[in-house]
Amino acid sequence: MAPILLLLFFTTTVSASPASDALSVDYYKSSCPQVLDIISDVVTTKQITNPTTGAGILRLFFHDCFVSGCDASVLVSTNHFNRAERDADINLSLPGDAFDAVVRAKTALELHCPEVVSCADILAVATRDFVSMLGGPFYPILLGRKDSLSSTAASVEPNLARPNASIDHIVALFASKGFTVRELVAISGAHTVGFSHCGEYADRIFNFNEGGPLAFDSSMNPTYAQALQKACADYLKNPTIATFNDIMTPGKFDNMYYRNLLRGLGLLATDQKLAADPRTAPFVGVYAANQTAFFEDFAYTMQKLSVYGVKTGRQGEVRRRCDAFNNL
Ligand code: HEM
Ligand SMILES: *[C@@H]1O[C@H](CO)[C@@H](O)[C@H](O)[C@H]1NC(C)=O
Ligand SMILES: *[C@@H]1O[C@H](CO)[C@@H](O)[C@H](O)[C@H]1NC(C)=O
Ligand SMILES: CC(=O)N[C@H]1CO[C@H](CO)[C@@H](O)[C@@H]1O
Repeated sequence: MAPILLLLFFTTTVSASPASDALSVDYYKSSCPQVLDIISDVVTTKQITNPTTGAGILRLFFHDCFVSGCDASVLVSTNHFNRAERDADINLSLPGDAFDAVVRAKTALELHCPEVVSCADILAVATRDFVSMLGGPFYPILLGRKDSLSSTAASVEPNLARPNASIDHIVALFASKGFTVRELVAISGAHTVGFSHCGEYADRIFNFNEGGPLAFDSSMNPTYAQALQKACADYLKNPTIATFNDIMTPGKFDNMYYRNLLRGLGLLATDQKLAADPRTAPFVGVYAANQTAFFEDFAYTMQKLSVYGVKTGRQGEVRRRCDAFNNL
């Protein structure tokens, strides 16, 4: 299927503060005209040499944006003075390759146009490139984000959900950031790629509801649950064991995530609940039946996410290194 261009959604600029600081697709037109090609080259090479990168960066972008806006705050390293976002518990498994992809793009950009392109913009563009490379929709990215001047681990937990959260909680979390139920279901389709560690869903496949060691969540397809029990048998000894989020087409960005949910093949408890809750289930049905509808809504919602809480003008800086503030 050809990539879908959704230029109609953000044809005008979004002004987050003074007009002169507005984001635009042409933001680097004169200061760094090659920016998109340079990021795309790095992303393509990285994904080919390490195929798990794409899903990792998609998750990294979500975590960046939901915690204090899309401002590269997730990329900052902890130092003696500050425990940064990426060292919050929930970040434990954010993959090193995803960070590495951004660092490589930044290094390439610093050679061509030093101190011009923000890390937040790199992360937004790299995410878009990965999604379309994996077979998902292509959508334009507004540019001109500034990088954050702070990053704290304590700000992470309240802004992200765990797989044991209720749909009530997740709907409220997304609503608090201006996202509708439909957008929540559409963007959750990101779980059509990538992995989850056994520990994230172990309570669904072992001793579910105290029903005995091999009792599993009855909303799961039994064959699937038993296969996961085998794969995860040693997960306490080896917490690095992980399985595909989308067991059917793990490396492809498609609507299989929703089709899986209709057959009890959702991996995380929160995934499977989307197909059961009366608020979310209708959208799961639409996307399972119609990949075009999913791609349109996913692209729209990713564009909305990519401008969430962005910093412009003097609210931020263009970092020289993505993992450190300039004044350190
Ligand atoms: C709303 C509730 C959500 C919950 C509870 C949730 C939870 C999780 C968990 C527990 C993992 C497994 C992490 C690991 O074990 O390494 C995961 C993986 C992932 N999540 Fe989510 N997630 C949510 C929403 C999203 C959204 C909105 C996106 C993107 C827009 C996203 C993108 C991903 C991706 C791509 C992976 C795979 C990462 C990889 O393979 O490295 N998630 N998610
Ligand atoms: C969900 O899991 C986390 C740890 O992963 C735990 O701290 C929290 O209490 C759990 N929440 C619920 C509602 O069970
Ligand atoms: C699928 O969704 C697209 C986009 O919303 C719509 O134009 C199309 O008519 C839908 N196809 C079917 C078969 O419902
Ligand atoms: C990718 C990454 O930076 N992960 C970090 C998440 O937090 C843990 C615990 O503090 C660190 O050890 C990881 O390096």
